[in-house]
Amino acid sequence: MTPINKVLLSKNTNINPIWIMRQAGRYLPEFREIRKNNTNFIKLCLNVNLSSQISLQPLKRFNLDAAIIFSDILMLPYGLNQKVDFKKNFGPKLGELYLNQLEKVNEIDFVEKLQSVYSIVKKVSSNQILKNKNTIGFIGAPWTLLVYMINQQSPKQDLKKDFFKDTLLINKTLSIIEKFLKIHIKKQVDNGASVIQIFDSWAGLLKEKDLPKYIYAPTLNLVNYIKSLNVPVICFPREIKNYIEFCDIVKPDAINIDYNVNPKDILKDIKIPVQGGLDPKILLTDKENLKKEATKYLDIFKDHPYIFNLGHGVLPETDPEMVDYLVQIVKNY
Ligand code: 1CP
Repeated sequence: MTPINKVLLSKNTNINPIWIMRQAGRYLPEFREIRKNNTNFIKLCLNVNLSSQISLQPLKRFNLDAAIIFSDILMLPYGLNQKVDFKKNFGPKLGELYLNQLEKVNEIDFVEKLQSVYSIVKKVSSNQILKNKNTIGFIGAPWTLLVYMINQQSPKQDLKKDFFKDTLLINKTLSIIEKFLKIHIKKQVDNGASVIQIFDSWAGLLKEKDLPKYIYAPTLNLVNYIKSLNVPVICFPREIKNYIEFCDIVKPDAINIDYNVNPKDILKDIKIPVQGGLDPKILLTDKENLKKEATKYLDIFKDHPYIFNLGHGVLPETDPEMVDYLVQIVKNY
């Protein structure tokens, strides 16, 4: 069994496997080298050779326990024929969402449009370097995808004032997202993804009263679907108001925590395996501080099934040597 499966399935507390969110990305010079000549991000995500290579780059450098597929949560709206662009120094910019066009998308066209993603999963997961390691497939949670599809850009500043106004559009879009996420998950699993992570990056935008409709119900539906495929699922409802209630209702195989929650409270109230937590900004400080902060998480979760990771993605300005040092700290703990 892989170290990550030992934690997720056997609830082993003697090992701390590690992988890092955004481990394949801009902090690596070898990624920037490829990105420099491939300015269209979607095209890069559909380039089987390059995206497989990028997915494996961090494993060539560091003793990590998993590869995550180099792709993006916004490949889903792309597959649904919504225009998706990534603009330099701005982030994602999506085209207008037309319900009548969304309702016309069928499974065959969707899978054909994203076929390269599934070929990448296959190519990555069959690489020798992943022997006894996991290949992590992923999706954006329905709520987070709804946010991008309706807001048409990052909600970092704000959600559109009338975001919730068109309830018909919201409800129909949510159900279409759920339907195609299942297809997207199944294709990743069929091609070798051995864990699925659900990123709900904007869970923190919702008030508690809105969590059942936008987060609990659709995420539970997907978690149960992933479990039916016999693959473990990790949820990351970033900055959600209530991690404990989320776990009680959605029951994923593990919960990834963000860096604003107190890990001691999580340990006290959450029984399922935990992943992550360390503030990515700690990697921008010095080795001594990194050791102190990483050890804090390892100490707190020493008798709890725990996969080491960060509380959000690794920052582009991170020195790869600090990542290497972090992996060593965790492996030598
Ligand atoms: O070179 C570049 O500028 C591209 C930056 C980049 C990268 C490396 C984007 C644009 N996406 C990715 C890859 C990516 N995205 C991966 C695979 C690589 C890995 O993890 O190693 C994954 C899992 C994602 C997931 C993703 N994309 C999330 C969820 C996690 C999170 O960060 O909260 C989200 C919200 C996105 C949308 C997105 N894609 C890219 C950016 C800059 C963003 C965020 C925009 C925003 O702030 O709203």
